[in-house]
Amino acid sequence: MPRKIIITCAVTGSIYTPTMSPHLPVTPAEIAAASIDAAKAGAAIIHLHARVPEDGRPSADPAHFMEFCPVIDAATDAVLNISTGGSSLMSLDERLAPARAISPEMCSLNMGSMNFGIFTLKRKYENWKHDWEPKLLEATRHTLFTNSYANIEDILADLGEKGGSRFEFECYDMSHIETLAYYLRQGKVKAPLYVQFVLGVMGGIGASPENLMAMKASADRLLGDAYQFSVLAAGRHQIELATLGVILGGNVRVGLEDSLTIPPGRLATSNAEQVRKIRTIIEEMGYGIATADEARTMLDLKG
Ligand code: KMH
Ligand code: ZN
Repeated sequence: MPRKIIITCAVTGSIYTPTMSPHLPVTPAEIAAASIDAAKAGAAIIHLHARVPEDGRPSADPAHFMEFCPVIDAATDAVLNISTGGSSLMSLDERLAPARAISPEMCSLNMGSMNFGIFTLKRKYENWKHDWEPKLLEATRHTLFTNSYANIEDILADLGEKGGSRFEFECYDMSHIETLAYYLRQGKVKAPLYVQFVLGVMGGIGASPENLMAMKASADRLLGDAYQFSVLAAGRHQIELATLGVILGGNVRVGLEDSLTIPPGRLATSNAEQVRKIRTIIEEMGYGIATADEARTMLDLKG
C-alpha cells in the first residue's frame, strides 16, 4: 500500500494583496469556490483566512468566515482549518475570534514571536488597486508577530482542551520546534502532533533543502514518533520543497496564501491548479493522496 499524503490548501491568507494576482480569492463566494475546487482536486484540509469583501483587506470578522465556511462544509467533506495567526497586524483577540466562533476540527497555532517581513514584497509592484496595500506591507517593517508562551497556552486551553480542535503547529524556525517539544514534555500537547515546517517567510528560516532537512532532523530528535509533518514553502520554492517534504516522509501544504506562482514561474490561475500540480508529482512518485476522512484518522481529529 503506498503511503497516503495529506494535501492542505491555504486558499487566501493575509500576506498577498489583490494587486499582486487577479486570481487571489477575496469575496466569500470566491473563497468558497476556490476551497471547493481545491478539495475536488485532492486537498483533504482547507486552511482559511477571510478578507473584507469590498477591498480584499485581511479580516478577522467571524461574520466574514461564516459566509463561506458553511458553504464549503455543505459542498465537500474537507477538514476546515481556521487560522489563529490572522495577520501580524491584528490583536490576539481579533485573531482568535473566528476559531472561537466556529470551533473547527483544526486551527493553526504559531509557535513563537518573530518579525514577519512582508514589506519586502512592496518593491515588486506599482499601480496599487487599493491604498491600504502598500501601507499594510510597510506596517510589517515596524510590527512583531506576537505569539508569547501565554498566548500559546491560552490557545491550547481554549481551542484545544475546551473546544476539541487539533492544531497545525506552525514552526518557522528550529526554536519553534523546541517550544513545541517543551509543551509535549509538559503534557500540554499530545500525539499525533501535526507540525507545519514553514520556510521562506522573512523573519523565519529560509526556503532551502538544507534548512528543511535540518528542521526535520531537529523534530525527529525532539518529538520522536509523536509527530507528523507537512511542508509549506512561501514563495517560488513552494512546489519543490513540498516535493522534498514528501520524499522525507511528510505531507504538503500549497495554496495562494503561501505562493501566487506555479512552476516554472508564472502566476497560478487558481488554488486548484497548485493542488493538481503537487498531486501529480505525488502520484507520479508512487504515493497516494489522503482523503479527508483518512486525514481525520491520521491526525486524530474530532470529525
Ligand atoms: N501564512 C503562513 C506563512 C496562520 O494562519 O496561522 C502561515 C500561516 C499562519 O498560515
Ligand atoms: Zn494562514
